Amino acid sequence: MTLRAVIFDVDGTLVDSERDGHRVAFNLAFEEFGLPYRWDVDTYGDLLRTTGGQRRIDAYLAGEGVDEAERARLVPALHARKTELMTGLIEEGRVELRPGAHRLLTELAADGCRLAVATTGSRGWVEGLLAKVLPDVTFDATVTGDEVDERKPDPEAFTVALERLDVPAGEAVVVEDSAEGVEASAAAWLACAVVVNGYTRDHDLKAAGLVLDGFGEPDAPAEVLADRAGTGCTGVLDRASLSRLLTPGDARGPG
Ligand code: XBP
Ligand code: MG
Repeated sequence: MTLRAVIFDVDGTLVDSERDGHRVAFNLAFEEFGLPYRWDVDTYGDLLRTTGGQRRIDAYLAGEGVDEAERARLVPALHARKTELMTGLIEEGRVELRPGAHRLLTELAADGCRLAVATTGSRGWVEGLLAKVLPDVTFDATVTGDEVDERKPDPEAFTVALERLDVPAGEAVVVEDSAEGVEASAAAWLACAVVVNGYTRDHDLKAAGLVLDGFGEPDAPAEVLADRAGTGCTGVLDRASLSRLLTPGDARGPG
């Protein structure tokens, strides 16, 4: 099967955006609203298991005993301000591309592979981010949380991306960073490679064919944490390793 499209997650995958981006923006919004909540680095790792910023704030406030009527008033306003603050952090260059992401994207585009992003994050910051950190990369489809009813681990973002790419699931792969993303890709019948980060290294990623701790560069390969699909990847995530996820061979490597 030929690899015709690759669908990338954004937060934690293409960019290191959670700890020093979204978390900071959520805390600034709480402060501006005169609220006492502050999410430290470890707490935020647990909160990330609820995908979607609005859902994350809502679940947290419910846990703090804020009643439903107050949450219905506060959550959309807090999240709208958080989105503005995140956009400011992006413009300041506080959100960086992960090493090797640009290499892989340009290699895929040069080979005629179609590219998409599928994120549960909001369009309000996603488009600005992609223009800022990947100005020379064209995505054939950009699916954000604003265009789907359900957030990951629901597969909707990926199924919408496939529709827009006009590519069947069997000819596309996903690159993700988290268990929620892997579950969503599996539910969409898509093969998945994972590039973990500090927040997701311990996630259950057994449904992923290939797991690395980064995209890797030829002079600085990533660690291969699991190669269940037998891609033979040696630490540089490239078109060849992604293609082999479509035709799994003998399992090789650790995990
Ligand atoms: C990302 C999310 C998003 C971001 C915050 O998950 O869950 O909610 O954390 O962005 P994934 P918003 O990487 O699995 O798509 O506040 O815009 O939702
Ligand atoms: Mg992610």
